[in-house]
Amino acid sequence: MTNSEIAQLLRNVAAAFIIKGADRFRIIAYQKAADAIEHLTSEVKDFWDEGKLQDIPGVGPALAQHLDELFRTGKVRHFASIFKGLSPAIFTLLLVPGLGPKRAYQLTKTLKITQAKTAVDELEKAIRAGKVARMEGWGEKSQTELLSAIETYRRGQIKENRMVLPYADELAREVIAYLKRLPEVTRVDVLGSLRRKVATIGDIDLAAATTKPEKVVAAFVKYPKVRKIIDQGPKGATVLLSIGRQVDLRVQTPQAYGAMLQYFTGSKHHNIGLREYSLKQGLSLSEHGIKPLKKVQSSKFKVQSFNKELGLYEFETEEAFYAALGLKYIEPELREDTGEIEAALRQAQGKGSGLPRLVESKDIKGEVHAHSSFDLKPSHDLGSSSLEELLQAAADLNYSYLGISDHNPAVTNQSESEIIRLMKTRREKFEQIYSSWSQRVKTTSLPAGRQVHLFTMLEVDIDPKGKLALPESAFAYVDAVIVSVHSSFNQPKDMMTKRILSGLAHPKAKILGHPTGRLLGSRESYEADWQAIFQFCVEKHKALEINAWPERLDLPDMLVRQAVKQGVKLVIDTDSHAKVQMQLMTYGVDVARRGWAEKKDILNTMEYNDFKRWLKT
Ligand code: DGT
Ligand code: CA
Ligand code: CA
Ligand code: ZN
Repeated sequence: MTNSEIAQLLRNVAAAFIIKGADRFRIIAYQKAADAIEHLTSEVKDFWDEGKLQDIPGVGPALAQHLDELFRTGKVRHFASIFKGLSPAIFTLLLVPGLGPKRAYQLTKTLKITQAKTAVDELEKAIRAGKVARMEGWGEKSQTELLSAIETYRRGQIKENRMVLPYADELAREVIAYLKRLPEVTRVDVLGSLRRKVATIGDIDLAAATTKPEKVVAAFVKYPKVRKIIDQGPKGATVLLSIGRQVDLRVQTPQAYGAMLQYFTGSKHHNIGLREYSLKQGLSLSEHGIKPLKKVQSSKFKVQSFNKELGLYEFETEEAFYAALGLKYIEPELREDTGEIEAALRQAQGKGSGLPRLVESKDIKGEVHAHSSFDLKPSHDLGSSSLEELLQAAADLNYSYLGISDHNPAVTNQSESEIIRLMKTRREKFEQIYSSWSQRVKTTSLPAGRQVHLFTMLEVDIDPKGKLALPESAFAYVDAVIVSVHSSFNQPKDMMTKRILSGLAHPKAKILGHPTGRLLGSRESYEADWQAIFQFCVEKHKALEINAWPERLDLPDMLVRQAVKQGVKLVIDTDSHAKVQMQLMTYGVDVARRGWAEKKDILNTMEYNDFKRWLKT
């Protein structure tokens, strides 16, 4: 079962509780757990495999037990009893925006809608026959609203189909450029999951600072690519772009901009955690600022920033906002309520371990997973850029080293001696090209003393039995190899673990490439015992890759966090198949940051000599 299916199930449980009139506490508990699971970036099943379900925010002992039953038997008896007597059509209707459990229940009951599959169609038919308007508690107006909500639902459940980061970045960039051209706007920022650099993005959230909020909102909804205005108010608007994606804009005055940035950056869980922490100090938080519930005496609250009308302190920056709460500034990537608030407090008070000093893009000194166009008769796709072009791209990125990790030659239709000959030719060819390229750029474009060093590497398949797809004597022609799983993703967990460890055991195997095999939106991670792999990597000085390719982004952030905690070293690579793709490195750095990784955890932040020593021993 996928995370979103599990989240949906828990949401349905909460809805059933609402219909049956259970206490508020239980309802909220299920909703919270559903939210948490929906936003997890690792599989719930992996938590279950490791007996760590309760590490998921919002999952307590009782729910952990239900989820355990779900994974063992495929159903949960307790849930079945809660759903008893409720038509499955209710849960389909709940997917219509704005339709709550009680009304969905009433609609299915009164209109005799029983089939989950056709529930929305039947509801629409009833509306068109005017039946809903005549129902108790409804009228013409609410019936029309419901019809328009059904249209929104049909437009393809916008948020279900999440965007990869570069796509969302590109959409956001255009809207931001548009907003920045407005004379009333002094500043524009991204908020929400896009600012936190979550691997996939539901909708785009933006902020604008202005003293003329209504003017800016009015201009925003006239952005040429808006298909429909979903919501518009004095402080913001939500629009649907013609491409089918949603953008939320919030506007705020410059003097209160910090609190708004903080609030709508989220995550929801971080905000809830922060609100609970603040309430204990008698402070109430909102997107407008901090309201003291009793007298405050801290010098962090400046009299001149008190807004008498609203009865709260305003903050220009997020730094000032966090500081007023007695916390060190928390980077957006860490705001998931997984210990960052506690760490920020410890750091502010100078007690115990604080927040990590997150790795940055400028720390990256090179990369070692780029595919060239050299025809090795490979098992998978060739790159489209030549070695020279890739070297130039590395020079442009200010790297000191580049590793070319082409796919290994196909083993099914070529003899060992052919493969060895191919590998030897490639090495010789690379040496020639490199030597003439580096001579040339040294005298023309690179500043004195700067060089791009080359590693001749390979990305080698680990076959289903754990054997590397390269004849032993061909290893002589590479400096090191990345080993990867490219087939038989469905092996049982212990077999997959053994397979990976066996592949990594080769002396020249230094890095496990795209370690979970996932493809966002199309393929789930394979199952593996990460604890065993982490331990192996630490003992044998192997590294795990953070693959910056936007559909991969694995190791995923939560596993990065565990790996880093255990001292596993990581390498961030783009897996480029064309020179321009080498610029995607930043998405891998984002994952590392979300996993609390520091510079010391990422091997390709090392200078050439140190990196070479690690790679070659
Ligand atoms: P997404 O769009 O699914 O990728 O995820 P987010 O995190 O961008 O979520 P979104 O767009 O629904 O809301 C943006 C931020 O606004 C969210 O991270 C936290 C804040 N926010 C939204 N609704 C609520 C709420 O009901 N309570 C609190 N405390 N914060 C909220
Ligand atoms: Ca969002
Ligand atoms: Ca939003
Ligand atoms: Zn690969």
